[in-house]
Amino acid sequence: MDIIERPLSANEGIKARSNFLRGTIADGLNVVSTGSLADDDTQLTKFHGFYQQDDRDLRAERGKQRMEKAFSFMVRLRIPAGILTPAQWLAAEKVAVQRANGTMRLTTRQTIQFHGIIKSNLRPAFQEMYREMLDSIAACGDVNRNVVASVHPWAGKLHEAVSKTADDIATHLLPHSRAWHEIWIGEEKVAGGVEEAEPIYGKTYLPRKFKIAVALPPYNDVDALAQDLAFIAIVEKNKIVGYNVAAGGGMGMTHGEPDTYPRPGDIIGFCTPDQVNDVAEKVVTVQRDNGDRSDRKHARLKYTMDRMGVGNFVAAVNERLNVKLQPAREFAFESTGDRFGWSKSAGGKSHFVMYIESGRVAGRAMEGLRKIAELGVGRFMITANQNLAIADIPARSHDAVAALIAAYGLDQKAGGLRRNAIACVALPTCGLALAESERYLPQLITRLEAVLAGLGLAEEDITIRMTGCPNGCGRPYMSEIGLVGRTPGIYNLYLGASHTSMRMNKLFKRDVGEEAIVAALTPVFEAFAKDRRKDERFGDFVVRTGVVAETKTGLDFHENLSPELRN
Ligand code: SRM
Ligand code: SF4
Repeated sequence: MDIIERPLSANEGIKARSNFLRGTIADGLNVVSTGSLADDDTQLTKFHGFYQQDDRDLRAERGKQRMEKAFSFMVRLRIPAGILTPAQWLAAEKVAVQRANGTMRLTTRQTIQFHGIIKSNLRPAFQEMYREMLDSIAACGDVNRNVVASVHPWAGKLHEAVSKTADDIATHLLPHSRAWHEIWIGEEKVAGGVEEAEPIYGKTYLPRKFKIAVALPPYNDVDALAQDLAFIAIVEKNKIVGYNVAAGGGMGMTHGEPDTYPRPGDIIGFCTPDQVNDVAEKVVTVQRDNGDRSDRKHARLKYTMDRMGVGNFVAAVNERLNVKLQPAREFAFESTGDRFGWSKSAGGKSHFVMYIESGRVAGRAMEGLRKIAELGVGRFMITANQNLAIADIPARSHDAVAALIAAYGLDQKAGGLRRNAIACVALPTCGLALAESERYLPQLITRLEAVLAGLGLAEEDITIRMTGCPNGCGRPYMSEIGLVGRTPGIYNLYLGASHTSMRMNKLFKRDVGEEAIVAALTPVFEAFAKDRRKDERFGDFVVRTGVVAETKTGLDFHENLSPELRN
């Protein structure tokens, strides 16, 4: 049956009936007999930037005691390009301490997540942050999410330009509904009802989430090809002359369902800087009108593009554009990692990029960052690798910031594997987690570091990413080593993505626990130490030597597996 004839998914009805994302959320806040919200509203709150969750560590015990689950909410901010003023950092930190679980979680999309906010704390938390111009509108939901951008403050004007591009796209694609302001900030309702136009999205918004990145080569710290849409800056004579456009990337899949797959975006053309918003809008509207609204598992742009054919998709975008896309230009990425430590830009401002394990800011590090923010200088920049930069520090404040960084141990060094690691949140908060990730990856890395150190590879930059389920929140399929949760303690092991994140990896071992992971990787590391070519990266080595076959497109992600993995 054609997707047009199939019944719409339940979420489409919820959106259509929601009165532009209001539902009965406001009423639910007043119900004190439960810590939860109505089922349909929990779908709508995503558009407001938060998810209902429960502490999975406590589920069994509370079940035994016949108690309601330990409901609380995860709030995700909207922070285009990951940039915050010191005052905004302080406002967010205060919410983390006073209204959430005392930690801040820097995410793979350059935002902050708070966990453990109970229902009665939601409104105060939003209001406190809004005073510093922070909001969570469209941080989740079937809309354009937080727009990410490369964090290269040392690149001065070029970095400013990509950050501004990200901010402009975010503003252009922001929903028009005033629901968020009404419910959380108390903005007065428009007299005579709320028939608001959503000129880009329409009443039922997009078929599924949508993600955009702006990358500044040579660093691919935003994983451009993992995004629904990416703009890759083309620089000539120290000026951005335009952007290559990539479309159709996405990570999520479901174990055992090969018609779901991660997919790298296709480079579909080039546009000038003044065309960016138009390109973003028209790609979004082609997806709005052609995406699968009957099956949320096949609703992302990547499936729309494979169903339409890439050529037809590009033609449909060009038909809507004011000026058609030009042929893509040459560009090259060197790595996906962050450039840690101090750097300076023209004009004397300094910048420090610090490593934050799995993006979790807590304890002494949190205190040190508060002291830095209290100096009121520079800007805080969250990277898409879950790390943090204190940027644009004026020369007069450099020593004060440097002293705090040293005093609070914010300059901790990590080896080549650890500094290139990403772990998604997973347990205990994520309702979809099948296995640990954030709480476990550091321990596994310690085991692997010992092997690498014995081979003289302790400082080798190798990307490793773990997720607690196949949804791919840590972009594990773009990693030289990828680990994806199956059941507690058991993962699928993927190898062979490129260090630049231009190629995906391939399944190497199925259902392996810690001992089997270390045992499987040790001989591959040994061969790499012995037989690698000059400057060859680990991901390229395993493909060249046939440890795994090369993955060329999303459609061949599940193909060409080694014989014992075929079933
Ligand atoms: Fe994600 C769902 C956490 C980036 C693909 N993601 C979730 C939820 C909300 C679970 C849920 O639906 O109940 C997770 C909340 C866990 C928790 O307790 O905090 C969650 N995703 C995260 C974060 C926090 C991971 C992290 O450790 O940093 C990232 C927050 C991003 C942000 O700030 O906006 C995060 N998620 C991603 C990415 C990476 C990216 O965007 O660059 C992906 C893969 C790229 C993509 O979208 O294809 C990603 N998340 C998913 C999916 C699979 C979507 C799909 O197309 O299949 C889900 C599940 C879903 O949507 O049904 C999901
Ligand atoms: Fe949760 Fe899975 Fe995303 Fe990890 S990858 S945060 S387990 S949805």
